[in-house]
Amino acid sequence: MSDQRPDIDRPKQTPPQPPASLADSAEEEAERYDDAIIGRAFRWSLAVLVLVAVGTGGGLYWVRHRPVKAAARLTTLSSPVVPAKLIAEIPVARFTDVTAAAGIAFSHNNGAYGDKLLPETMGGGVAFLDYDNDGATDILFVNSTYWPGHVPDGRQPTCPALYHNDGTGHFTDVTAGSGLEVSLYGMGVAVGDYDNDGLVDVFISAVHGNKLFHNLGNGKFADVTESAGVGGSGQDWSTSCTWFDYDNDGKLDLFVCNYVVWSKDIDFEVGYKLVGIGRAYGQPRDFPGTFPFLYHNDGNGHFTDVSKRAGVQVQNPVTGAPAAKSLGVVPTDLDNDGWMDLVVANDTVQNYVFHNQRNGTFKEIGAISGIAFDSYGQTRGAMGIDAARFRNDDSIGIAIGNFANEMTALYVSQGKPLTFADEAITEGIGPASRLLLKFGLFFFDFDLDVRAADHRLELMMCGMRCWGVPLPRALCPSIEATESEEEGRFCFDVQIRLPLIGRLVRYRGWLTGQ
Ligand SMILES: [Ca+2]
Ligand SMILES: [Ca+2]
Ligand SMILES: [Ca+2]
Ligand SMILES: [Ca+2]
Repeated sequence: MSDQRPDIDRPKQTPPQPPASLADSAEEEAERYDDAIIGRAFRWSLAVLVLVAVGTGGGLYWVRHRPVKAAARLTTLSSPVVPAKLIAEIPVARFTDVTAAAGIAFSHNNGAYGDKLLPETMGGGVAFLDYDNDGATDILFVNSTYWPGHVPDGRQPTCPALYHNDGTGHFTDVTAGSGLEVSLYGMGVAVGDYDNDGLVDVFISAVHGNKLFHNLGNGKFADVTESAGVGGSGQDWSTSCTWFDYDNDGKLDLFVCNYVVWSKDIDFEVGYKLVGIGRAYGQPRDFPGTFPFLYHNDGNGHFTDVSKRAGVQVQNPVTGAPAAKSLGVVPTDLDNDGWMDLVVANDTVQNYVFHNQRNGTFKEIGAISGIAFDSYGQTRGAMGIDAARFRNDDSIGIAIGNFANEMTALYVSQGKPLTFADEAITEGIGPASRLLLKFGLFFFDFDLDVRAADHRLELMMCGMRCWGVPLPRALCPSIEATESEEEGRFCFDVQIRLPLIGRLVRYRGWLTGQ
């Protein structure tokens, strides 16, 4: 039970004391122990001090070098300003109508008597030629005539008119006795010296019978159609035509466009009518297509019809029927190989490009060359046509006048040979020409800046505002001259604006033999 007494009653136990020598070494041990603790504490304090110093220094550095927030910028808003457009300076070149003062009194007769026959909507061409080699350019007007059985009382069938230029710009009608006073329903004309005798000869295309007139000199022409063999079948409706030497034998050959298969009976079978108006001029889609003619000049006054073997008769791929409905042709060397090619404008049918194969034949490459259709792959009502290197470089432009609501086409050669793209919009003539109904057109240098460094060609279009619906004459601006700007674009100009309806227009410079 003594074990359970409280400790207070027990005597204090004193721990056993070590001997003196042992006590000294323990004291030294304790001192060393204390030194270690103090050293460790000192090192820790030093480390903490260093960390504090580093942290403080870094903080101060950051405070001093922290990125300065950019001051908010205030922008004053203003209305957008339309940039000033560079406007090309169009040279002033005024034209004056001198027809009457020059002594020209020609008036075209389409023979219309009320039956609205389709050929009455066309004709006729005109040619500038120096038939008597006096150095002054003369003029030949193609005429149509009255329809059989519909010659008004007191009138005579009409014929072409030849005007002689006296060298001062005054003309005299010299048709009588010239041999050209032949009545025909004329359409187009091509002049060229086919027999190389130095006298320019005349081919006239017509409805139901073409004519070739050989220039005899002394102002006389002989109708050599029969012996030359270029009259056609007598049932053709021939339109645009051109002399060109496709086989490079030095003798001019002849290409003749045909439009549609037409007769008065066919026209009445088609029976085109407009609501509220009655019988009206029909549409080319309603008439069968045709083949053009290519005549090879044999060199003895005779020509051979080589249309079939030369490859210019394009058939409808489905029906095999003749496909062409041609109104315009232009000979030009598209690939610059020294052999003349042909581009043919077709009305409501794809345009043709006849590429000269240098062996007497042509290959039709309209579609793959990019000229056959518009940019949507559709055909247009193509009529007038011309070709020119209008940019004064190697690129060639093919301009084609199209129907109303169809832009004038300007097919321009691209980097790849025989490849063209319609650049009418970027050249500035597309939208501006869309509403007009375009017929003839040509490139020409209307301000004669050919003498300047920048030889520029302009494009003239001839046409009318609408089709089949008469307009007040004053509202019928029909001729538009366009001028190419410095950089090659065209812009519309109204230097020539007459209230008339033009159908054909063509200009040629000093091309030898053509
Ligand atoms: Ca002359
Ligand atoms: Ca001749
Ligand atoms: Ca030839
Ligand atoms: Ca060629």
